[in-house]
Amino acid sequence: MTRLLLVLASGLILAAPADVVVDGVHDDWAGVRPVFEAGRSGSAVIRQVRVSADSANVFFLFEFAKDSYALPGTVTLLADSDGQAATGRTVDGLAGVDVAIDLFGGPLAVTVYDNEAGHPVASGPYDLELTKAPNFAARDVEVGWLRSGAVGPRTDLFGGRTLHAKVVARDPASRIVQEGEFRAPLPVPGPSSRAAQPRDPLARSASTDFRVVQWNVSNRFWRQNPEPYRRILRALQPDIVLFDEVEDKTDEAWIRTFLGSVGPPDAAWQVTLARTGAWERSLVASHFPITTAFDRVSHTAETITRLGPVLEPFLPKTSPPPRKTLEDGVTASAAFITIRSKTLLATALDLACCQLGEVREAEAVAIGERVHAALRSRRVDAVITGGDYNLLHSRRPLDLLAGNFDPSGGDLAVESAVSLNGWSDATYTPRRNAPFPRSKLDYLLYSPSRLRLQHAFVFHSKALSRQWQQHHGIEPADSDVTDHSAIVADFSWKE
Ligand SMILES: [Ca+2]
Ligand SMILES: [Ca+2]
Repeated sequence: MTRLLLVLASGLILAAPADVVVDGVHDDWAGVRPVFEAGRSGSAVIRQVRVSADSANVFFLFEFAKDSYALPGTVTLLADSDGQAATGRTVDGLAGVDVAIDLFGGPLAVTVYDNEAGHPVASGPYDLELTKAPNFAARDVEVGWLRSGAVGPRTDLFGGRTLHAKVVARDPASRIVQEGEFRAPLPVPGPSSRAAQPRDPLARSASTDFRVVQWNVSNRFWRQNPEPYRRILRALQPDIVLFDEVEDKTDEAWIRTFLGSVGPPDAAWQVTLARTGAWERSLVASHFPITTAFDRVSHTAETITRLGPVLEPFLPKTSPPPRKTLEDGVTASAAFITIRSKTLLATALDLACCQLGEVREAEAVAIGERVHAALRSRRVDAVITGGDYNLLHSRRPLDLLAGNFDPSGGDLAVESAVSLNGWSDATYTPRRNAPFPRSKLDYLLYSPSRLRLQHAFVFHSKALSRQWQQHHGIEPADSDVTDHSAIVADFSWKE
């Protein structure tokens, strides 16, 4: 009997899936069987759904027949999230639905059914910390959210031990074209087992040659309210910063003084600030010796003529005409930085947002040409390229800036930064009631032939334990100054 129990117990341990990280990489789902499967039938929108959960979060892996931006309509998850048919209300034939989440094919929306009357309460993905990866078009998409999310009167969402749910795919006329009902057991709810931080999570790796912080500083907020930024950067102690969305009114002398106040003591920071890119500039700065590689990136006349009509429908009435916006150029700048007698080419950028996929691609091409020219102009040992790539629909802008940029002739690699709370790679946190998921919009590319990525993480003050917040002099809400979290990466040279 004892032996049988042992065998069963070890079988359970072997079958237990690894902690899921919402990062667009799926090896963490090995051993997790689908709760819903449609096979390969031609009409299926959703091929498979897998569910996993830990004490603090619930995770889904959706496998679609086409990519997530090419769905015929919408995909909604209806959930009896507390496992009680008596709470919530009946929606699309499922009893006890407490929450409906419009996940794909339209604006992200969360509707919670009031416990007493079954009245819907609209919410946003913010309240659940709803996180998606990848955010660009893909057939397999990971989604996760908190089990302790409080929305309206409901504080018990996903706090039960059973999830009874239904995925519903609709066509553009809102007719149901596919639905699948399933139950999944959930572990005992509670604080995240991954939140423990026995050692300083901000400490740099022992063999680090330089630490890079890439950060979208959210335009005028840096200049108007510099203290939270200062506290964060003093804690992170970067050697190189790649900032984007620096408001064009931000004075370069002010930037140097600000960075000098961050440290190291007596270090003189030098800055390469973009001269192009309308009011959102990017900058490269370091306390190591730097020289400017380029601070202007322009579109060709042909691109301006071609993209003017593409841009026009998306510009607010108060904006300058599209031609002027395109003539303002691309927000990117780059510098050669000397570290231990080796030369690093560091580029900071910010690509066009939202539906402007064609503009993003044109910007990536224009920046790539400048990086190639800089690589031809002198000997460079390694390249890093970081910023807000704003990838939606297509990851092509990222591929355009990774392909063939390693001085050895290969592609740049993407850093593997995950949040300090360990459950996603998101760098963007939507403002309350913005209809977007938390997701990864920021990337740091690097030369894998010459650089070893020792350690990387996404920094948000709320994911740092109170003990380490106090140790580093960080206030819990400091990261709320911008809706982007910083990527922190420790590199060493490969000799
Ligand atoms: Ca994953
Ligand atoms: Ca219920």
